Amino acid sequence: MKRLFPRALAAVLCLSSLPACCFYSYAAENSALQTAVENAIPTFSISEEYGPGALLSGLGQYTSFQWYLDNQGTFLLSSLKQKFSSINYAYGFPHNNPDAVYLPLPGYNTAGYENLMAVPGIDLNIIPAWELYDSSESEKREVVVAIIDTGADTSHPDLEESLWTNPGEIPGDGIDNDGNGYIDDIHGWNFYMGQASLCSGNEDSHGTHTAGIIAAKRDGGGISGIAGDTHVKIMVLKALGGPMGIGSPESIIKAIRYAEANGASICNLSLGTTRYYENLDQAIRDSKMLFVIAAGNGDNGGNGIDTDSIPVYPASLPYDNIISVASLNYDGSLAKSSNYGAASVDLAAPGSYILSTVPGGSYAFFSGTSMAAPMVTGTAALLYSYRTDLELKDIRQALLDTAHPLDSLDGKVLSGGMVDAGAAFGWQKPQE
Ligand SMILES: [Ca+2]
Ligand SMILES: [Ca+2]
Ligand SMILES: [Ca+2]
Repeated sequence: MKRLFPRALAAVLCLSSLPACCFYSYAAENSALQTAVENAIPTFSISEEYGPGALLSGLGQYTSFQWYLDNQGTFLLSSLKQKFSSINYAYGFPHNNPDAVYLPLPGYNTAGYENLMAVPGIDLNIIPAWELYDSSESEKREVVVAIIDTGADTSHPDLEESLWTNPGEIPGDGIDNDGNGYIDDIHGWNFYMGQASLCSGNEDSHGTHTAGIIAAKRDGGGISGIAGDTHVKIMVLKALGGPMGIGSPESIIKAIRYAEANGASICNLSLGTTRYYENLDQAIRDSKMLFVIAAGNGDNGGNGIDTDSIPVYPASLPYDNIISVASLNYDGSLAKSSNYGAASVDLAAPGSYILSTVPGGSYAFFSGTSMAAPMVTGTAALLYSYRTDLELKDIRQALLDTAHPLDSLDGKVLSGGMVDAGAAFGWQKPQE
């Protein structure tokens, strides 16, 4: 279904009080806070009720804090906050460089959400999908997911087995063995710095976090990524960096072309800008990949905006190879800072207080549409791996058709619902 909305871009931008160009996500700059999370988690047991959580077991030591996997509705964030000093992790960045592309705005303004009651069933409904996936003896499709973001910690124990590996490249020999123009590109490429090394430390927290949501190893320690590490692999493409998370559209475009040329089929973009770039538009329009894109985190005041009126890019581009994603709280309400749009945003996914990987083998809670988008990316990748009868355009249709309707999303997103992995696994392609 084609999304139609006005594209009077110049006029819209003139009316907008938003900065002309900043990409949106939830960066984590403060290593002290990461350490706080790392130290805090092991101090209490799964049987105690803290925070929005999940009643999962045997999937990783921190899985009980991944409410988005299996929300049992018995937790209050205020309890969690007492235990996790890092819960106020997110904060705002200034953004005043009109020619730069920024990370998504960090998650300021969480006040007012701390006493939300978690509501059962406000989650990905991933358990039935995992049961089908794990019990199926039919052959799975190998799926490569490109994550264009900051870098990611490729040595994180929860990620290192989930990485795409370039089969034609020998790492560390200083030679472009496969002749693709990139020397020693073994798990992706750093377009921000023009080098093979994919992690520069804490500035790559954001990309490490999105990577974990999609593909952290689904057994053993740590958290459980949605798609796990068996048949879905992540390609790390660093296009944003520095303390402010700035990157150029040209880097993103190069990363898109690299991803497609090297076998990626799904691309996560937890970034955005209010400025329109024709070359980025064209790169996405011409791509055969499915792009899952964060809808953006509102204005400077932390209030979500209607992107039907004030588009953000690339989430608001009107193409059928895009799924744009809004962010939900664990009670099913639309996050206050989440952008929305009945035509320009496709569906919603959990995005508040999301526990995932950060550099240094650690874990942290982040919030925002940057976390919601990889929920959909991970689900799309798992579904595409499982349903070898479907094409990428079917994957998009399946996710939209089977979205779990929520009153809070009525008129806010095209599908009127949140992603439902279990339902998507049972989607039947309409007879043509
Ligand atoms: Ca190469
Ligand atoms: Ca090499
Ligand atoms: Ca794990």
